[in-house]
This record gives sequence, C-alpha cells and structure tokens, in this order.
Amino acid sequence: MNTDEVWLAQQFGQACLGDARRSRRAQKLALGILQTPYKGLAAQTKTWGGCKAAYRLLHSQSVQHSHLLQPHCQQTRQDAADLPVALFIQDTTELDFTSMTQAQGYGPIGDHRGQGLFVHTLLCLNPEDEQLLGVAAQRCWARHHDGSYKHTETRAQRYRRKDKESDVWHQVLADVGPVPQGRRWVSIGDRGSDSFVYWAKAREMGWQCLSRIFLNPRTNKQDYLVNLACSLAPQAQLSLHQRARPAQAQRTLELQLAWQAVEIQPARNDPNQSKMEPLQATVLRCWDEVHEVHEVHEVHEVQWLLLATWPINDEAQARQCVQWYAQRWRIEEFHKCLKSGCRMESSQLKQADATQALLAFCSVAAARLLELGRLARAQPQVLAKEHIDALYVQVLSLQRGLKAETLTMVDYWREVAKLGGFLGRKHDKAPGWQTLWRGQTKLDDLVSGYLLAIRPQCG
Ligand SMILES: [Mn+2]
Repeated sequence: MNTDEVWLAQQFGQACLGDARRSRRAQKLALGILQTPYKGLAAQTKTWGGCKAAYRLLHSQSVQHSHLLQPHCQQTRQDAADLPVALFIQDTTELDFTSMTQAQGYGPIGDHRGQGLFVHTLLCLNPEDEQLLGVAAQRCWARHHDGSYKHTETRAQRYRRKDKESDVWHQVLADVGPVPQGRRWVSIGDRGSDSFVYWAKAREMGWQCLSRIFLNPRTNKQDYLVNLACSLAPQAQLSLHQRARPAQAQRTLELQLAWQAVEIQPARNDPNQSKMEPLQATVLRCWDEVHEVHEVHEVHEVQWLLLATWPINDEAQARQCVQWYAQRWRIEEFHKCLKSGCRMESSQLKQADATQALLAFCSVAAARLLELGRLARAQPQVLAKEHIDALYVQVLSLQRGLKAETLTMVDYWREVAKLGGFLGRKHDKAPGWQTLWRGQTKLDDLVSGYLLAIRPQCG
C-alpha cells in the first residue's frame, strides 16, 4: 500500500456504511479521487464496472455525506484537542449545477435563477505552524424553493422563523462539541458570522469567536459598535504579509492597529436574544493610511473591523488576533480546491444526495492536497528519509539522479514538483499545491511500477 492508501484507510475505514464491501468500495473511490481529483468519476474509477460501482455507492441510501465524513472529522477533533490553541475557520460557498437538466434535490442559488447546493465548512488549523489538521465539520443543504418569503416577511416573522441559514455558524460548532478542559478553540468567520446569537451560543459551549463586523449593535455607553470601532485612534503598528492575488503581486502591508473592550447588548426586538446576557468582548480596527478623503468619508484600501469575544490586554495579543484573522484565506483556498481542483461542479450527478456523498470524498481529498503545499515549506532542512516513506525517497532519487541519503525536505518536494511540471528556476517561488499534487501522483505511479519490477517472478 502506498502512503495515500494507508491514510485513506484511516479516513474512511471507520465510516458507518452498514456493509464491509461498501467500506472497501468507499476507500477505493477515495483513492481514485485523491490521485486524479480533476478527472471525473469515469477516470477515477478506471473501469466501467468500477464506475458503475461508484455510482451505486454514491446513490446508496446508507452512504450519506455525514457518515462518510464522520471518521475524518473525528480525527481532526482529536488532533485539535492535543493542541493548546486551535483555529477553526468557517465559511459558506455555493456549488453551481445550473446547467444540469432533470436534476433532483437541488435548490435555488445566487439570484434564485441558478440551482445548486450550499456548503458550509469548518476547517481546523494549528496556529503555531499553520498545519491544516483537516475538516472539523461540514454541512451541505439545498435552499427551499419557496424563497418568496424573503421579500414579504416582516422582521418579527424573520426572527421567529426556525430554519434560518445563518444558524449554521453555531450549528457546526455544536457538531464539533464543547471545548475540552484547558484548551482554547477560536472560531473565525467573515461578515456572515456577525451575529449576536452565534457569539452567545458559541460562548455557552466554551468557544471563542473572531468575526469581521458590519452590523451595528448597541454597546453599553449608548454608542454603536461599528461607529465606535471606526473612531478608534491608532495604538500600534503591524506589518502583515499579503499573498499575491489576481492582478496584485504579493506585498507587505503596514497597518495601524487599535482596540477597545466593549459590552455588546442583545437586540431588544429579537425574541431569540431577549433572554441573553450582554457580551463582553473586544473590538479591533486594523487599517492602512488614508488613501483619499472622499468628501466626508475616509477611504481605506484595507480596513478590518473585528470582534474578538475575549479580553485583549496588550499590543502582542492584539497583533496575534489580526494574524489569526489573516489565516481566513485558507477556507477560501479550500473551497476553491473543491471546485477547481476536485471539479465538484462538473460531477453531473442528477441526485443531490449523491453529490453530497461525493462532496465528502472531495473534502477529504482537498484537505490532503492543501496540506502538501505546507509540508513543502515546513522544516526545509530536515532529511526527507526521516519523514517520508523510504521507498518514495529512493524512487524519486533514482528518477532524478540524486543521493537519497542526503536529500532534504525542501529538495524532496522541489523534485516532486518538477515531476508535476515545476520549472524550478531561481526566481520561481515555492511550488503550489496543484503542481505538487500532480508530481505526487506521478511519483505514486513510479513507485507502483518499481514495486512491480522488483516483484519475485513465479515459475
Ligand atoms: Mn463568506
């Protein structure tokens, strides 16, 4: 078995699918998806029979998204419980299946003209070394077709409605469960997580929250949160590295930082909040120099207004808070990997339930693929043979004409990336996960071929 197979056996071996054959089929499909995530089921399963079996598996009543993902999430939570501090980053994304005809079980997305599913993922990171531990929880749903109430319901009716999608922010924390004794678990979200109910429910379970804010709840001093945040004067400076984005090279931002303790009042007209206690928290403002003064408004290129549900006592803690929030892009990268890396939206499964089952496989694969990129950067000077399967180091060294004994981690991954098309010129930055994973797939094939060649012959 290669390293991927061993790993996948752990990830799916315990899944409660009601039948040992189904379990084996699930592991086989998972391996196919991990090795060629972008190719679609037919190529991933290699044979027509395998493809039919995969379709049967995905459509089986006993194979559900939550069952499939359960062992992986369990493992992630256990790993998180070993750390003093763990970051849990969450966000919602849409999977678009608008072009598919005769689809069943999908709901409206976007401006209600398209069809698809919503996916909400909670990823777990170790803030010390930025290791991606995996998916801690994930929910997937189709929005109800009768979304018409959106335009007609009153605010009071909205408060009383039971199935609000915004509840997912604290529901995924409940899926993970209460925070273990002596541990610090911080849930990070963008503006979608700006909700008093979410903060209060998270606090009940021992979680801390770090949210970007835009709503303007009342604070103690007859003031409002966002107004207060915008009025804060600089207390410290912070340099923040920003990754390259489309049409923008990577750069270092020099930012101003300010913070203040606040007490946020529950909204009096929302019955869900009426019995809740005020929330002690800290508001942070992190912004760049004024770019232009637009009549009365100051326009900033970067301005983060954040709320942390814990006290911040000094500069170092305020900085750490912003550094943690800066990790939020990892969830964007994860969802991007589901769509462009694993090609979730091209799967063409007519039943939404089957797509949800496929999502579980792709989510585990995406977590693995993204972690490859980090491994290549971490511990560059350690010898590869200490961390990587000896066979892999040996085969790679043979193929590239290098010495297996002295190969370091950084060299190992650079050579893997070269198998995946990385040129490795002087000015090339560290290879990304897509190249690494293409190289890793090639290396898997090389190792299989090598094993086949040295296998003792019969007769
Ligand atoms: Mn979002």
